[in-house]
Amino acid sequence: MRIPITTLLFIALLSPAACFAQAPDTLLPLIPQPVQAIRGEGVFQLRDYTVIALGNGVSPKEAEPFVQFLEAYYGLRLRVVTKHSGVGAIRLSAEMKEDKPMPEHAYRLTVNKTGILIEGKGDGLFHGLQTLLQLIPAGPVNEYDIPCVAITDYPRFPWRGMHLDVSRHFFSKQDVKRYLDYLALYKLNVFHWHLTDDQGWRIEIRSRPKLTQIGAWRKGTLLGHYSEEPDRYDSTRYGGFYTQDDVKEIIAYAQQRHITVVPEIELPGHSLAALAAYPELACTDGPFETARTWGVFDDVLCPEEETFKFLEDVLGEVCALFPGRYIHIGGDECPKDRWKQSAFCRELMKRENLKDEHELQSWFIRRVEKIVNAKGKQIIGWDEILEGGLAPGAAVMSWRGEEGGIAAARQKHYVVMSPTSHCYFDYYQSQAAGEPLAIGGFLPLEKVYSYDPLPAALSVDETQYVMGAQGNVWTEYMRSFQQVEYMALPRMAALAEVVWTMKSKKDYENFLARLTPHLLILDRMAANYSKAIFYIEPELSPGPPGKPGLTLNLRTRAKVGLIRLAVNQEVVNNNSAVFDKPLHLQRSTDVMAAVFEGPNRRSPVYRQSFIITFSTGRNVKLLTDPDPKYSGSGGFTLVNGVLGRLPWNGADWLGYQGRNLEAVIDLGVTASFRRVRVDALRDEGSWIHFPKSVEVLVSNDGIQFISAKKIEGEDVSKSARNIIVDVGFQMARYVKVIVENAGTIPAGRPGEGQAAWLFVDEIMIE
Ligand code: TNX
Repeated sequence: MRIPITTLLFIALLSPAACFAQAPDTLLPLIPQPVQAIRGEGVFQLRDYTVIALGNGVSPKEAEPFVQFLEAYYGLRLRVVTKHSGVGAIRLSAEMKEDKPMPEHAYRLTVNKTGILIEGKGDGLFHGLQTLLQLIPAGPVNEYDIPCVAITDYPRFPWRGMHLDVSRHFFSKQDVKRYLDYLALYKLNVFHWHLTDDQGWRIEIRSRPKLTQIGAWRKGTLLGHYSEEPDRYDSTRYGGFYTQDDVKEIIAYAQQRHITVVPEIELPGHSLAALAAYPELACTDGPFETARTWGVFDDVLCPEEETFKFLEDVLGEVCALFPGRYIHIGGDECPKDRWKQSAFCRELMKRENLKDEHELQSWFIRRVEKIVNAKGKQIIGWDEILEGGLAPGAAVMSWRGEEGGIAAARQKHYVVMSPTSHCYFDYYQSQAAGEPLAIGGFLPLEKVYSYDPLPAALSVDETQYVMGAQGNVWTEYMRSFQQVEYMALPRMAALAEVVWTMKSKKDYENFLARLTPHLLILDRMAANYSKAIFYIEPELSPGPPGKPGLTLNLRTRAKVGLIRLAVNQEVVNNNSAVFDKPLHLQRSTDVMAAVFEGPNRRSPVYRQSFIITFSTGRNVKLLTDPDPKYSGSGGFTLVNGVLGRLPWNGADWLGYQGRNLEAVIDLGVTASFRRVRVDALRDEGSWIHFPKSVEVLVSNDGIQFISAKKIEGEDVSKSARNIIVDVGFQMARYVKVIVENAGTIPAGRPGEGQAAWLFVDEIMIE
């Protein structure tokens, strides 16, 4: 056989060992971090005339997403050709020259001054192209020069998932494709499409047309947060659904990006939208309405034959549409009240020898599993499907922690890890003021990054059942796709490294260093990602020992640019002083700060007024402990010079349910003062009531206290927030403050009969 001389030349040029020296791979802005990347010298000049040369058996469809991406975001139009020497081209080869056997899904990317070669089978080639894409300079450049590099790479886990809830809010076909673009960028390969829930049925089922005629629509939507009282709704009819043609189009789009779409049809709970369309599937008469608010609803599917006929029809169409192995059948949060009340269910349980409603749920899921298996598919469900016994072939998605996943793996069932603690991208990612409303919780980027899908509790043998992990995007509080982007990005990038990168190669600081240049790609895509890592985070502590006041340190998580500072000024800009050491605040001060990279501001402006009084930064002993949920930074919260922000969250306030706040402040020296101000919160919708009384006591030894003043009734309730206690002229070192809880919530108020909350954020002695 004769090998053309150009091919030989090409192989020689691209042989990594020959011309690549070891250099730190940290310089490459790649996410997820590959298994091995060796930097070479020089660059390959990617230009308009560069072609993509397809090797034997490589379909032109393989290159299409890459070509489209470069055209849309880089203005480069590359041609795809089949016959080419390879020199000056990006060559795709389905054969991998293997010096040693490569793991499944591996690819090799070699960038040389004279050409680029990507070798891989199946999704390997595609992932190689994604890596190449991330090597293209994304900043404002005139020429796209790609660093010479030799990369060998393969994934750690086979299930690298992202979920999207399109029921609570509906997102267009274009939005879903966008979402898939992000998955592709991060080499994520499972799209878990949450298509049905109480608030809307979103997939056309031809044999059951009312599901979308009725179930895809609701009369209005909750405004504000679920916990607010009273509930408020808008009255806009809301909804939408995907036709089966839309679904096929999305599956094809995903397939081209080597992403498997796993549809979720929720049952037996979270199915009000289905009941609104077919009320005969419930245990009671109805009528039912597609939900306008969030949470868990008592009306669920009834385990009667009609329901299984319905599921046979629905799952039949779903299994025919989706080519993947798994169908997600929900199974979470199914209240058992209706089943308990139903004579039919009691009868059924007796007949089937089921001891309780959990076993009935398990029986339900087993029947569904048979339906799905008969169509050649497997079921996966939320970890509640373990209750009452796991269906024989079911895979489990562990969300209420890792316990469900651990238990399932021990029973030799496949598992996907998605615990709320690390994988719920509907939680807040920053504690800064002004974050858009979210469901609650706190899941910063660093915590997502720290996740390891293999729990230490599993033996090596058991870990083979863990297929990987997944990030979940529940959309109760995401009304627009921009908000989905905001919540999902860049946490999706951190997740990519959790599921793709070898554990030994994970390093958060290194990830952050790569993330900053990488974000330029998201900028090109005009993605509305969260900039929380650039935010300024204040760190407050008492002033230097023996000195009054506070120490203020400022930091950002991403190490780019300089923090600039303006003290008691109107603006902060790129001429403001550079923050280089912590500030000592001895009198009331307004601070503004922001991160600047050259002339460009990279963070929102941080703005805070500090109120410095005799008590600020002083030692506080709490004689009563606040509720652990609202314990701020302990006693220091009361003297940190910062008034609690509204809407309130746990960070700035001390919260006590049904109990008083009692604290002793040590002023350090005997001081003279005339008044004590206590800042408290009134938010009766959240059961937070103003105190009944405030008493100030003084002492010089910290043991014997005498009362200086107590105010109550009208003297307290007249204040909006600041309760002022005029104590006359006092000389003392120790000040005890007793803030009395309002007690039981009176009739006619939200939470009547319950113990009221007391929220206090600051005690100021002047
Ligand atoms: C729990 S996670 C749910 C969802 C909610 C989510 C909000 C799961 C299986 N069920 O219905 O949207 O919490 O975080």
